[in-house]
Amino acid sequence: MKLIIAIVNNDDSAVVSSALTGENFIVTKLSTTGGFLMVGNTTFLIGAEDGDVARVKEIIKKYSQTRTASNPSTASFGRSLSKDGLPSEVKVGGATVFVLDVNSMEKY
Ligand code: 2BA
Repeated sequence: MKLIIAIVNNDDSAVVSSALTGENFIVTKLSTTGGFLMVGNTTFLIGAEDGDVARVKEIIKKYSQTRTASNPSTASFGRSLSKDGLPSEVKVGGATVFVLDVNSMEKY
């Protein structure tokens, strides 16, 4: 079994969620914030059988769009304490996906 952690743009999260649950995958959605732009995004936790991982990734990829974000927030100043050196535009997404091995999963 794998745990898929997928960070998705908030604007895509509803459709990603519907597509996954529509194929009977069980998902947990967390409200998260990107550390660079300091803008809300959605992190999905999906426990899936090894053989389902490719399908889950396919669905996430299909519904996660790439966007351009301009003017990184002043919260990004933590990197250098000034806007100097920060890109004026960054490409965000589609999705960032991690796949982790699961030692065990139990439900009580
Ligand atoms: P943020 O951290 O807000 O990053 C938004 C976008 O800004 C990133 O898009 C990337 O294009 C750019 N960016 C991030 N850190 C940067 C830096 N130090 N210098 C210059 N540009 C930077 P994505 O790579 O598509 O990431 C979208 C969101 O996914 C991120 O939001 C973060 O919440 C998450 N993420 C991406 N890679 C991650 C990783 N390796 N570990 C944990 N979270 C990650």
